[in-house]
Amino acid sequence: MRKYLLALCAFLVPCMVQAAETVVFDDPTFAAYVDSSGNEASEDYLSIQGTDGTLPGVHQSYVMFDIGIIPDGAIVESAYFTVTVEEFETGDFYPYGALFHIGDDSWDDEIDWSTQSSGSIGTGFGSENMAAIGEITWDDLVAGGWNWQADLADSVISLLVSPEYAQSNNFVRFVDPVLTVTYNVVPVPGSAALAILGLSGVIAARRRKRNL
Ligand SMILES: [Ca+2]
Ligand SMILES: [Ca+2]
Repeated sequence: MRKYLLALCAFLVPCMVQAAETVVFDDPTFAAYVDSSGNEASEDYLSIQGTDGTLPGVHQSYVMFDIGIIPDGAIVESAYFTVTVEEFETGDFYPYGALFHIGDDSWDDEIDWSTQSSGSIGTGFGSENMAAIGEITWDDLVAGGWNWQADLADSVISLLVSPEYAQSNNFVRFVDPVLTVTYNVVPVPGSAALAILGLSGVIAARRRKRNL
């Protein structure tokens, strides 16, 4: 019997580790763009723009998601950030949007150019050409070095989309930021095995009783 239980244990434990969950975060806590001309942050849409754009100032956009639904002990396998481009201009340069992690989550929709968290710009996740109407998705944030352990601990992720070529005429208007996270829930170490071994102990005790 014990041999079968150990076989069951060997089968069950990897299954539990590999039970991947995917959560789509499509309701950001805050999403706004700031511009360098001193206007208040706008939540009407998101935007990037270089200095030669047709609207005032340089534009860059901040997005915050509450990811507290993901258990702190989870192992994050992948994370993709997607937005939907509604309008773009191209000049000497294509409008590339560079995606960055922001370490400071203390901002809110009052953020503006002077109060933005530029000092806490962290990991860069690469750039995407945003000169296309429709969905744009950046490369996997986990593969890009996202320190997801820190964001699971504080339950908040803040992201910045910034124009890669600040000198270009590269206004982009985009909406609907979405973060899609796939993670595995790891069982508490040893608890599953202990539970199964405990069960085997009960069975062994019953067998011993019956043998008396
Ligand atoms: Ca965080
Ligand atoms: Ca958490």
